Amino acid sequence: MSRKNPLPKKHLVLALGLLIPLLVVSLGLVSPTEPAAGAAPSAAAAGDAAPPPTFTNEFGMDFVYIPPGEFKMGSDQGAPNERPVHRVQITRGYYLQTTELTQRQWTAVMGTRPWEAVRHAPSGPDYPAVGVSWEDARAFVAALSEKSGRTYRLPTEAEWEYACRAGTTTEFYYGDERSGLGEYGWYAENTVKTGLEHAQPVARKKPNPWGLYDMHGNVWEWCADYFSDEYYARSPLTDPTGPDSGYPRSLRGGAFDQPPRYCRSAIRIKYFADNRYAYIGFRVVAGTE
Ligand SMILES: [Ca+2]
Repeated sequence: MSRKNPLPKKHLVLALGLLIPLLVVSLGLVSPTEPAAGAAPSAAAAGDAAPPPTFTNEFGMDFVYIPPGEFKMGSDQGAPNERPVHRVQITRGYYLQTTELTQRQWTAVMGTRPWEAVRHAPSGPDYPAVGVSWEDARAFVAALSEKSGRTYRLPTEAEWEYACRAGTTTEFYYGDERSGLGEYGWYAENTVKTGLEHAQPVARKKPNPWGLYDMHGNVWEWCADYFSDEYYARSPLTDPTGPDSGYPRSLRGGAFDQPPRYCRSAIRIKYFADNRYAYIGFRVVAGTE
């Protein structure tokens, strides 16, 4: 094709047709649609094969899709085991339950009421399922997987913190100020110091930017990982799953009887896998299959 050939008229019309909308956009007459900072994850941006943004399973458990991404894990403001702050890549999307697992949901799957054996535990369908050990939580996700035909599991620490932060880098997902915590979570100031001596029903406070409730406070949440104080110094960059061995397991998010410092996004503590307490529960991950 010769460069000297004039552009055929119909091509010129087509070219102008494409050019004019581009000029309109570049002049600011029309703004391309952009997601707001901290907006809920959208499956639409990931293409036609993207999983749906939310689903509810047959036991009434609500899940939100957490897209792959990268974040800074840990904090310089907390305990030594939260350091060093390090970049982590989550390469596979997953669904995370939007609330702590409730007592109604536990009983629907397991047919038991383990919280009745634990001192100071609340009892009611919308309270978190407490009095469950890490081993109990593992038994729950195994039973749920078998009954539903879908794979359920506990989140890794990295998956839990990535979802809690929801794109934020502050100490809490709403900011750094401890005084704001009462809007987002149940902690010592609005429970034990006001006479409420146990965990509260789930999802009564504001969710984080990705639609997750009670990631700060109410009950500590079991994660899948073994725990190591030194793990962050040698954690893999991609999809870390914790140390290869150990006895204590990881808990995240703080609880109703804790001060704000122990409800931060980066807080992590260890308990033995057979411990059962009124301030420990969990939430569930579902795969994207
Ligand atoms: Ca919690």
